[in-house]
Amino acid sequence: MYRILSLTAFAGTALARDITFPPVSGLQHPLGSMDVSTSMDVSTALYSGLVTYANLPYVHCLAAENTAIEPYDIAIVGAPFDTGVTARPGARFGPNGIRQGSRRIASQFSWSVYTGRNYFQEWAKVVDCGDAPLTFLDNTVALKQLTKTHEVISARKANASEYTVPRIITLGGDHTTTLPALRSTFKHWGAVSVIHFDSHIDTWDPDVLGGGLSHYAGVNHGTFLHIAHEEGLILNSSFHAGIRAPVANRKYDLQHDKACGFHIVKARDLDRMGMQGVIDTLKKRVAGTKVYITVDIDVLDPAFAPATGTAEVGGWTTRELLTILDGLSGLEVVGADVVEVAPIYDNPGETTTLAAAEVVHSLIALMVDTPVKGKAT
Ligand SMILES: [Mn+2]
Repeated sequence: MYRILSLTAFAGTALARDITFPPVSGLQHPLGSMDVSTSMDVSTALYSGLVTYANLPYVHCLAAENTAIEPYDIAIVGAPFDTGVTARPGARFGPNGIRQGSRRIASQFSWSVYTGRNYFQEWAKVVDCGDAPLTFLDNTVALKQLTKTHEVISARKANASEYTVPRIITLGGDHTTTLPALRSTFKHWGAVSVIHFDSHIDTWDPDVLGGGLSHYAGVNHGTFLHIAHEEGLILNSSFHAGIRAPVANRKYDLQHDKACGFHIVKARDLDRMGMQGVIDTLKKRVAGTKVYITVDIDVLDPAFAPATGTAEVGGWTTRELLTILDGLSGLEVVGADVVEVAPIYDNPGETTTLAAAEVVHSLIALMVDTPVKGKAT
């Protein structure tokens, strides 16, 4: 008896129910509700239009000097370059891979549950400038093109009136692409402390990594910090974090690394120091200096970032890296990058590009958190 009653009740409910068809795909704002019978706003929607980092506006930052463009404070620029690698190539497709991994990030939906802040909606205007035009046939020319790109983008008038030099976050590209960025930050801010997240030291003497074949061969993704030191672009208060890859000889590489101005937090030091310990060590070392943060995505364990050229096991997790990066707030970060993302080796879940996109988000947060004035000229 009970069963018959309940069936009858169910049938009654079903008959009375209105059937509402889902809205036609593309007409509804994916993050909110909209009455499509009265309005049809197609002006903003995620996953539509051309892909920019975090759905930010695209600005033609490289337009001719006398062309008026929208002012900005923080510029994202891609550096599609991977002919300075010693292992797997593919990072030339990193910029668009990172953009693809960032599609779910958007200024209207970015309130941090950790800080309560939305860094896209504070004082800084953040834009995506697209990619630098780099030749893939001549590394020397390509690196000059990238230097010029940084100079043009950072020479624009900023949107904010007090902080007049726009800062740049580069989407690599192999790690060689950090060298032109450092050459450009030097012009605005002088020598910087580099906080270098990587599994490799990247200060190799070009005669060691490059084999002394030619001057050209010595400029690569494992020697750029040696060259930056040689050119006087970096201070001896620099730091590597997450190091675990072997070096080429018993003593010379690490002694040389020190001579280039670096101290090291090794990957397993995190087990002993804890994340706050690592944060405190890094902050103490670079205190009072301008800082450039470069994140080689291979600082992460290949479980978290398989899509990279020279993967090394035994690395940090994505959460650990993000906690350490966010812990650096308060530093005067004048430039930053995420490099060595080679999307071809990623998995269908886009593990690496999702991680890289969130690292960029943390770098933006650091820049917004601490505005930096250009050096007096
Ligand atoms: Mn590297």
